[in-house]
Amino acid sequence: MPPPKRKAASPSGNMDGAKDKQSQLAASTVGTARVLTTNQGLEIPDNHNSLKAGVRGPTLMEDFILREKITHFDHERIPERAVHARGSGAHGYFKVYKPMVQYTSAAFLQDPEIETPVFVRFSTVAGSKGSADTVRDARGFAVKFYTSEGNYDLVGNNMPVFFIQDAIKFPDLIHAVKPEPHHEMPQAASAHDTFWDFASLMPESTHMLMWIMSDRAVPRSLRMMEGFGVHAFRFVNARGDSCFVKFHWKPKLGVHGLAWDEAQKIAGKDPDFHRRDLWEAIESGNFPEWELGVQIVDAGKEDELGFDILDPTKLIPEEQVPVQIIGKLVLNRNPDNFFAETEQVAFHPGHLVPGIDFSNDPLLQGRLFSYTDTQLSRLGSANFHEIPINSSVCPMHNFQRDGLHRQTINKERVAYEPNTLGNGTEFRVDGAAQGFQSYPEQIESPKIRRRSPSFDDHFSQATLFWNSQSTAEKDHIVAAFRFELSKVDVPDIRQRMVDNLAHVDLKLATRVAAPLGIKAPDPKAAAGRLGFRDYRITSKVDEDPALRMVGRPGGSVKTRKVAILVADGVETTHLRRIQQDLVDAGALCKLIAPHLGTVSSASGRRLAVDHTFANMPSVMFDAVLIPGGGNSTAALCAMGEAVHFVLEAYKHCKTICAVNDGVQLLSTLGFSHGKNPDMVTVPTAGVIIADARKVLDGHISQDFMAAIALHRHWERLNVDAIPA
Ligand code: HDE
Repeated sequence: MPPPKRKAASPSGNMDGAKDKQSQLAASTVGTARVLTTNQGLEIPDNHNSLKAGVRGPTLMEDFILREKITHFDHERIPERAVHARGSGAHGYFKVYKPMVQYTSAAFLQDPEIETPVFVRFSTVAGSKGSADTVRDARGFAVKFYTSEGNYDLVGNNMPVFFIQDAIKFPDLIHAVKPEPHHEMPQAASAHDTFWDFASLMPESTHMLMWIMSDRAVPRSLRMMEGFGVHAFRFVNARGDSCFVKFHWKPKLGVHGLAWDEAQKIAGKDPDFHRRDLWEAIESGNFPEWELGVQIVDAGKEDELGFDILDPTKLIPEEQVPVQIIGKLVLNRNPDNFFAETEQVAFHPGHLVPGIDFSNDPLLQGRLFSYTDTQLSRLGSANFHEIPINSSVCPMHNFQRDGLHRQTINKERVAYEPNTLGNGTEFRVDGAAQGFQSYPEQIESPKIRRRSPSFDDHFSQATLFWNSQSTAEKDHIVAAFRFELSKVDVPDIRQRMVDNLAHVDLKLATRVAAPLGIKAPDPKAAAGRLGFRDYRITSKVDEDPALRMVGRPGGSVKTRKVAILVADGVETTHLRRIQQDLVDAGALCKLIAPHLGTVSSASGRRLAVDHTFANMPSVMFDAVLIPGGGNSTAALCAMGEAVHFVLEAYKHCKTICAVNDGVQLLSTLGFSHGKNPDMVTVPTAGVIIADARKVLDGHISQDFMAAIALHRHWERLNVDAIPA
């Protein structure tokens, strides 16, 4: 049968004018013609065989169909981002809660009825595009708002401070953390000599190092991270009044991290862990949400903070300036095509709208050059704004023309301004009050290549961060420093780093140094490199609960993953009740068994298995349920993978609930129990031995869910002794 006749599409020209973002983004691939053609539209007769001289003969040079296909393939890759190469994106919307007219004229921050479309890209910093998601690193949190006044990009991280104070040190920082140049190792890891050599010589990085060594650097999920604009920006209102603003994103699900051992194992078991988690949450309708918060500092009041608001190694403690919640971000649609959207999206802190402006933070100022420049080599042309994911939804018009890969067909005769020939009008920017107005900050200073002395304090906020952590979080920070520095071959670097830490807290430094084969830290050793001033401001707050992750639990089991361990003979009465309660509360339950297919319950029912112990390890779950059933428990106890599953979940401080004789699987942890499971007392935090009578009245489900909502039971004892 002849193929259906194809309809000719008319080339679309002018990109000027308002466009429907959604249809524009979708337009590229949707069509009815399924006949394969060349890029010129020629129908391809055979997509399996190249043109040859005889069926066994050599391939002919004239096979333009083969050459076009291979040529395109050869050029499929574009340079990955120099930093933040590994990322995952999603579409959604932002809605402000109340008009922010008092502070800013930005249109998208005025009307609670308006949903502004957004595209968000989360990323790691150091690794390449194919690196694992769960490595220890800062996470990028870049949001593009497609506003009625142009695109606004809030290009932030999941930590509120940065390693360096001046953009001129960025290439050094990144060269130090990237794989070492002689052998290109290690991938996506800061645990190597060059990073710690640099970091130990740059005491200004100490505060950020505390964050990087904390569990913030190994998030449980991209949906459970805070986001921060980092720098101070300016809000400017319609009267031209300005104040400083710091941006925060607060996740609705709370802020949670992985155990370090867990993070490393996931990197091997599922390198796409975060990407998959985000994708699946959106596909299943569990749309991730954050609230936008702002810390406002009135103009002229910044000197009262006690540190320099322009210094990006400092945060404003929430105890000092509370965060006002002003709107919400919802991610509700996965990209249609990773390359077209997530890879080609081009963020830039200089994509601003009226009402928002920069501060003079010297790190931010340097970024304003870098982002467009990097798109030129990454996306290959100054026309990257025409790529659908990057184009604005509001009308755009100017006289920029031509260049590589230009899409727009400009029809006017004039490409200059002023003119009288273009549409018979003279184009000009109208009046002083319209368009983007830079805040007219008074500046009268000599040109100078120097750091402000007000940036000289490198330790007080590192100490504030340390003081603000819970005991478990402190333990994790110590363990992380030990791990990283133990991977450093040169002892002098290890020594210099712990000497620096002694300026933060001597106890911290002493604990870190203990297993590193070096001298005790010397608090009198000069910090960092020669000439570095060590000056301490007096912090206005000694401790800020907002800096603790455990202080932001989220309070729900929504989208938490619970593994239910089963084998033939499993007792289903209690299992069904708990499972139903979990599902009703939004948790995701999966049955793990020795084999795929079904297992038969004690009463002869068939239960569909989701995963095997071999293909879905405990690190992929937040909690474990071990139902009762003599045969099931006996089978699991005799199976190394099942025993390991429970040991590992215990070691990673996850909630475990055992019903009836399911408790026998816990004996592998060394808990003793009598013949009657009712006699077992709860041995440690987050382990629930279910009294069968309480299952059916819902008490166990409540206890189990309350424990899961706490995320991990970091205070659990003896986890280091568990051999998993
Ligand atoms: Fe970036 N950064 N950065 N950065 N950054 C890039 O731009 C740069 C900094 C951040 O998902 C690059 O398009 C310099 C701080 C995110 O596409 C590049 C300096 C913060 C992303 C670049 C900084 C960020 C980037 C590489 C010091 C948190 C990923 C690819 C002056 C506030 C955006 C690209 C995405 C990406 C330069 C420091 C956040 C090379 C020079 C501080 C989230 O232009």
